[in-house]
Amino acid sequence: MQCSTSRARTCPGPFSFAVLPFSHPFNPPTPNIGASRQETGNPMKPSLFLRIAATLAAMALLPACTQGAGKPEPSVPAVSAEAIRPALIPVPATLQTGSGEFVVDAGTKLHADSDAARRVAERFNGFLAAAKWPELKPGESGASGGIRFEAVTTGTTSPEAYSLDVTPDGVVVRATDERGLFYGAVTLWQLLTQGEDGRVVLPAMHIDDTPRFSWRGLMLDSARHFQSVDEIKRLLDAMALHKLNVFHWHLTDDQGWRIEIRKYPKLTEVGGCRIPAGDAGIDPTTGKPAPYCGYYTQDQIRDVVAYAAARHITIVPEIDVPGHATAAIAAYPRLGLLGEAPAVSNEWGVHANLFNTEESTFRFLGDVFGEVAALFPGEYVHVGGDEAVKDQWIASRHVQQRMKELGAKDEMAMQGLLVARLQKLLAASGKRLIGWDEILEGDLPPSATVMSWRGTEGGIAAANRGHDVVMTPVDTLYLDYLQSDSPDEVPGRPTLSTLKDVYDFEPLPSALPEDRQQHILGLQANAWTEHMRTFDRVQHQVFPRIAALAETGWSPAAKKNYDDFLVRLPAQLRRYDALGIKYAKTPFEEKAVAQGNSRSDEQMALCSRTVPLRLEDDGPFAGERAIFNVDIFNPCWEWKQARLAGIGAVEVRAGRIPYNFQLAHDEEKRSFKPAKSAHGELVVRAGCDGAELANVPLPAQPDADGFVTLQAPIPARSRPADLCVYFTGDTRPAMWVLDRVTLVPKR
Ligand code: TNX
Repeated sequence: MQCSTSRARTCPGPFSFAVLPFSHPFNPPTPNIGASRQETGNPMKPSLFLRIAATLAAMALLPACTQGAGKPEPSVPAVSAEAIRPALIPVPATLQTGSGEFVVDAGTKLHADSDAARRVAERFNGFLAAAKWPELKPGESGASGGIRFEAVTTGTTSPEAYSLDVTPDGVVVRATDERGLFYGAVTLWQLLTQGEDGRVVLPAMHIDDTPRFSWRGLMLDSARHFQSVDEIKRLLDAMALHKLNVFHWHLTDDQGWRIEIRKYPKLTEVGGCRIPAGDAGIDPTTGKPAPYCGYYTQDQIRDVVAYAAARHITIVPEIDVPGHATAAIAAYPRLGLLGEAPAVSNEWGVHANLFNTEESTFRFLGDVFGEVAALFPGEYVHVGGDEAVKDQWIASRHVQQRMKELGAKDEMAMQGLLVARLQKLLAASGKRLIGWDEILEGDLPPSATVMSWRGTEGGIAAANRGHDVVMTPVDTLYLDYLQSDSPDEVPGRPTLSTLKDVYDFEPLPSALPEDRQQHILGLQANAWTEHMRTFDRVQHQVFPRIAALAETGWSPAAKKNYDDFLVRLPAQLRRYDALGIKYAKTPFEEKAVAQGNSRSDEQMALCSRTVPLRLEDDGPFAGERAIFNVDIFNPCWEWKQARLAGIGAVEVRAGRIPYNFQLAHDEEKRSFKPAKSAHGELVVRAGCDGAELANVPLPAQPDADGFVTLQAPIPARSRPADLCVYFTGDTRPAMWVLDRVTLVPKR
């Protein structure tokens, strides 16, 4: 680490632990932030806490340093102690500090030497305003100094590359292409937003920067839950400020069709609405169904596309075929195999419904993709292809006949024929096809690109076969996975993908031969929104993990260093604060140690993790809803080593939530314990395979508040035991879930 400071001293590296006063806007730093993957909710090691405290404190107290390795500068006063220490995310390819400094404030003038530079300057001002900075006025032509955006011919190969120079005379951003100028402006915006009250002292520096990958993506699922155009635009702004350049927009699924297709209006009229499961689907004031609806008109889509383009983000629309098709089939039942209209689904998981293989359905899909291709100017259109269980095709004599006619040897080959048809059609409109890694199982046209989600293996296989690949493995880059085990977490999948897990993901597999590596276009994080009912929750799941993804997508592999990233993170969080981004604070919470004679579900372990989920209650209709950790295939919780001496009863508060899942062939793994009475029982054991301590029948319904509290007397025990609490019975379409267990002393 190189240092440029008036005091002759080197900057301590991120490993120099001094636990200094901590001054972050939201209190103590984070155990979980540096946690590696862990599934059971074990307490974090205290050293991680100290590490973050040290890095954050060091960041606040140190003078300007570069972010590369090198020697300390000579002890000549160079920049004042006031100068910021650049905290850029993603870290630039190279950054060297020089001597001297330049102050930017409301009086600093902006110069742009071309139309492209003027557009970038305007956008730059917009980003400053969003972070509550004063707008910078244009400078007189010919005047020197200030901030300058200059389009130049440089030797760089990437149109996204730029250089940025700060000298005592001013700031100059140079690039060949408007995209490069734009990313230079983003870097400068990050530097300015490290200042306060519209003033910043920049140390002299030279940055030469270029991205590592051309695909730096974020996927948003607008089908499961819908976001407004304004929310999408806020997300696009935030993406641009992380130098992300691909927005993959998941627009159709079993639970909703969200894009207007002129030729087929029912897709949105019918397919755009569902009745949510349980009480959430009934308006309590009228007792009538309360549909959940939303779609984007083609005008809105064009507006969003233009907004993204102005931020150098390409939108990749996804229309999912042949599975995840229930909403479309609900709108036009002739597209399916059931002969009747299903409801737009209010269940999550893998559904059986597929598009049929009739010529008329292929024509329908051709029309739909035709309209989609015309709306989105980007190179790619995504055809889905994931999780299309073939039961309905196997069971249909019609489909089997069609397969024979078309020469498809099996159902995967049939899906392959559909994909090949779509590929031809898209190619005719100048587009390339991309799909989830299942499309590899059919005979895939060479020009198709594969999104590797079931791990990286699909991506490796695809690259070896000459396909381009985007890496987006479920176990690290799925943002519906939770980032901490805090009891304050949002609903989601409680298998953790921490900030560090995301940071550590390497898109270039070592198993891939060098001559295939150019097929890895980059990486993408996916925000599936089954459990993100609000945009606040989307933001919680996206930020700050997207900062970790952005660094992997942009920065040279050799520059990546998680400890150094943590040093730069607080500045990024302050930018989020300035922009009003509601990022997750849960990873920064100090972990509370469970104490006393009571445990919430979050403070207990799940007995199994077959389908672990963190799920929200279906009521109240408006307002906050309770959230529970549960393995939906086995509603059972464990309190390790509960102290039972002197305890006469166990009090259990239980909630009741909808069981709204379809899990295709995985359903067989369900292990509901058989019920003995009409509505099942609450069972308490000393260890899940140990002695039964209590067995209490459950009521048909919870109380009016949605909960029930049961007292279960237990026999006297002198020793601690692993208290195992579970509910019996197949209570679908609802299920009991644990809210709290309290040990009641013997009277
Ligand atoms: C799998 S990823 C899916 C989505 C779900 C997601 C939930 C993929 C291509 N399919 O339909 O939303 O898991 O994590």
